[in-house]
Amino acid sequence: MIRKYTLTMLVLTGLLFSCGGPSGGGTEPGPEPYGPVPTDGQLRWQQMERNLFLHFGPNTFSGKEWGDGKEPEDLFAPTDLDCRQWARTAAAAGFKGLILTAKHHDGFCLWPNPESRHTVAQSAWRDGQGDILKELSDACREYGLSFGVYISPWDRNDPHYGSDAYNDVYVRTLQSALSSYGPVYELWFDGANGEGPNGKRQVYDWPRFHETVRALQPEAVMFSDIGPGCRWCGNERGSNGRTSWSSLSPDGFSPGAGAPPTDTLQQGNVHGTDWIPSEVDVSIRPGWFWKESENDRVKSLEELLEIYYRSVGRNALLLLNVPPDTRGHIHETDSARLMDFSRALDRIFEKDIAAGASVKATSSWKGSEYAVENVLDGDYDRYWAAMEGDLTPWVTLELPEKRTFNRILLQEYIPLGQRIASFTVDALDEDGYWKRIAEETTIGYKRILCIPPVKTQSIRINIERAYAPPILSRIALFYDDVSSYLDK
Ligand code: FUL
Repeated sequence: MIRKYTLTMLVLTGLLFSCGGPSGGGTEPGPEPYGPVPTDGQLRWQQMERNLFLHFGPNTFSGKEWGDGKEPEDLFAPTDLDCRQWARTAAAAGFKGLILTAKHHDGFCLWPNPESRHTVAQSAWRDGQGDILKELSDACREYGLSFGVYISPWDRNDPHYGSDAYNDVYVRTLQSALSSYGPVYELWFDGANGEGPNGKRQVYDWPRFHETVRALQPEAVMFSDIGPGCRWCGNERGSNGRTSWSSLSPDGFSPGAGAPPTDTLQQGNVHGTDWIPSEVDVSIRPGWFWKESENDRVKSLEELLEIYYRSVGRNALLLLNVPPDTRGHIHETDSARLMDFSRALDRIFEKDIAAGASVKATSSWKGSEYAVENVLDGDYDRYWAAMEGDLTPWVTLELPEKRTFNRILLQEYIPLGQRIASFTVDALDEDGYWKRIAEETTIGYKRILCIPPVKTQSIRINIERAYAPPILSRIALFYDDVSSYLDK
């Protein structure tokens, strides 16, 4: 629907607009949180935006994706392991954290786990003295990165797998990995669950696993299909739902085969009981592990940018897998691509086209600290809130002159919950008509709309449906001249 307004009407309507209301001097009650909200750890996690995943282990040397657990320990033989190179590359390319497959389904542990006879300690590599969790956690500290671990519950090597005794082994394995290497920001629980030597599938003791992690690493965000810290986005193609609620109702579901349908993982649950935001895990190569034959199949810059828009730009965290090679290096093709990706993001998002705009809202929460000008200051902790009871406000931006943009970035202030269910964007055209340029659903922590270029001086964001007065931390406009991706 196209709404028609003349410029004069716009000016008159502007007189009714609030610019933040009278100063409340901080004495007025602020907006109450709505629905589930993130913990401090989940908020910090979300603000990391993009992290690297490192699949490394015996499969790196066998060329398999899933080892069967019978691989000799000596198969694992990196010729020049350099965890500092992984961390240096990640930091230089703007990633904030790293997650290593400390144990994949083959059961081989990249640290000397006393619970297992299938680890680096049993290999000839560095005379059995190597410890990759130690080296990587040290390198992360050196480069200011957060450190995370993937510890596969499915274990194709452990003889206890398929019986209750395995749950004890797995708990002690978690204790070993989580107590010696400093803070762990994320623990990745893979949902894969095969049969043990007795032909039985393991019945995992999830409550106990979670308790173990909470006791040792209270800040760690736990990933699985259904959280409890963050959820799988439902595919490995690098794409979150265009609608994405960070809330989910996990009751009655379990990780793996008992997970909710893919649509639910993609979109979350609109009135979900728990804050379990989406994480998009995807590999820069066709496989999760490095293979010589895939050196020329590293995703292009265009593909990586599309993944960025479909993950970070759709209220999810991006976990991009960049698997080290048999030397123990991130391959030069992959690291060069990561740098291209990072430079492209810097270029696209360095200049906010909305800078210098005057901004007005149809209503604001009482108190100057909720003024609509806050959406332009780039400070996530300062936000605009609509007036109490107002679920359908709109915000207009008047740019200093006509400007061209093709990306619109919006952020809700999630410590007060995710509130907006649908919104539209209009731009004033040459003839003074508001022309609809976007019609979308959720926003969440970050939503980036990818639209064809628009040249205008006036933009209007209409909140069409919200469950509590909308709260926006940021509105920004950008021009992407690197990728041609459009929302679809
Ligand atoms: C899957 C695993 O089976 C793959 O090997 C890989 O680790 C991926 C991230 O998760 O469930």
